[in-house]
Amino acid sequence: MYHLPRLAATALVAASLMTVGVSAQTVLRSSDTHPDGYPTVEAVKHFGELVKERTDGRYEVEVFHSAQLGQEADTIEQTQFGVIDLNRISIGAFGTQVPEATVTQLPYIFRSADHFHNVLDGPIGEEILAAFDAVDVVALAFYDGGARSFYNSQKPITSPEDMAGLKFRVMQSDIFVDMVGALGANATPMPYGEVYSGIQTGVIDGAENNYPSYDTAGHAEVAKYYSLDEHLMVPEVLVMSKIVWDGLTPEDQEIFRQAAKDSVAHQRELWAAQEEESRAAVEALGATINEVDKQPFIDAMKPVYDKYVTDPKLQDLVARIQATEG
Ligand code: GTR
Repeated sequence: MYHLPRLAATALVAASLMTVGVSAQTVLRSSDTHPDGYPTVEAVKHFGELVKERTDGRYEVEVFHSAQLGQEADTIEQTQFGVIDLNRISIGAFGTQVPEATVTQLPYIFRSADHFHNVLDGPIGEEILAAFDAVDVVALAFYDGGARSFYNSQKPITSPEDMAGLKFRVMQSDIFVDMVGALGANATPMPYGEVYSGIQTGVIDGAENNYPSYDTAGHAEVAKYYSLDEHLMVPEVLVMSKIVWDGLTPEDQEIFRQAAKDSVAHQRELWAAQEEESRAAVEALGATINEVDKQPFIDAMKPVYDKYVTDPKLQDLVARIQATEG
């Protein structure tokens, strides 16, 4: 399947418009699975405003929220083909396509929000962003996605033993299937948009996510037990189609990159507020939140590390992440 790079076509139109003195304007489409107002959606809007301002209106970004352009895995493909220009996506949705990024999907690789920020804001973060070039997207910046915990419709989880026999939806990445298996439960990979009905109809008992997703996707209505094991902190990432990126001048590429970096602080502020707001909202809805002794969960993850961290380069990356402060 081949798609004419949209920018190339737009550039032709732009060139002809300029001869008659009308300024060129390209509207780039950006995908997000979350609803309008969600911190990632608002951050990409902010990024778009910065781009518009810094290119004197030559480029604009329109955010298609609420999975209007499709479920994450499909939108990744479309971004790789240049059909979708930009995508705000969870690294988890890339599965194991990008080995350096897969490391961020390891359970308990990040110890805290500070550790997560220290790793991603420094040279390791740059190395992970650069690794996406191999899959035809240009990764511009990481956003916060908080800590993910298990929730289900049956009972509170306080230890891995409580998970036996339960079926949890995971993002479509093998590493998450093995993570749930290592805890003695069953994993069902499925798109985010199918989780609510999956729980409601009993196809799955639960899923795992952060408070804002648990809240805004309505999962708290159908799975009342949220157990704070905080097994994952998966970065959100803003990527651009490489086809579209290659159609930008080096100056404009720099503007896009900088605007993405400059939108991070705004996203983090919105994220922190949303986490609080969502926790209060799910409690008001009747969700039961329980603390968990994390150590048995951490201990159970050894086979997952043994399976996925075999390459010496990845072992080194994991060691450097673990050695980072925070
Ligand atoms: C959310 C993330 C989404 C999506 C979702 C999922 O936390 O922001 O991009 O990946 O999780 O579980 O599919």
